[in-house]
Amino acid sequence: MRFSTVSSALGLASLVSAHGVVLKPASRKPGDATTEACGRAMVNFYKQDETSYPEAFLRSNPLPDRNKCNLFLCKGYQFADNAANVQSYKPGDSVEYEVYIRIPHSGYANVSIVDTTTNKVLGSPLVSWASGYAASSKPPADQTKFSVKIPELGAQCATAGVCVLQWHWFGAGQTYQSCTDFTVAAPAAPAEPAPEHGHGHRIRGQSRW
Ligand SMILES: [Cu+2]
Repeated sequence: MRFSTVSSALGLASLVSAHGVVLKPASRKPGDATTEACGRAMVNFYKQDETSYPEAFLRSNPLPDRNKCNLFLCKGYQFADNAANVQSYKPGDSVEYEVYIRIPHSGYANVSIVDTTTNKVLGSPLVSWASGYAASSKPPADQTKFSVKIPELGAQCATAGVCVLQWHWFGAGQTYQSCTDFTVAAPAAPAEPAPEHGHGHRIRGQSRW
């Protein structure tokens, strides 16, 4: 089965051991940088089945160097392999999700903005299911087709590679994650206040002129 076919219905049908994965928006894929950071065995593992999960990998493989590869952040997939696939959003933008659940594992799920440099969620999850997510092979439609709204982020996500939208599903002891790299441009600096004629004292302390 070819990794690149995962987004086609035909490709999905061939993924016999698949569990769940985000089809939209485009999410991180592993490449040379991920191989370098996480090892070839890890990349081959996910190329066999993109919808698999780190706990399965760790049953028969050692934990990669945590400083280079965190299997529990974007599966360990590295930004450097995905630098050409960074979405550009604005606050208020709606991002459409399509999630494929192959095998149900009732659990919780959310889509959050994660700062990958700290592995911290910024703000509140954009959408979350506290329990009962993907509890059946035909989950409620709003668990697999939904949209999230990009919040005000200031300058936090202005640099590509820092922020991702991460779909995170944890069920039956299995962690499923898909990450979408994005930027939101920093707001323009506030304009200089217009000078007020006849109130020279307002500029005291700013200029001696
Ligand atoms: Cu599964």
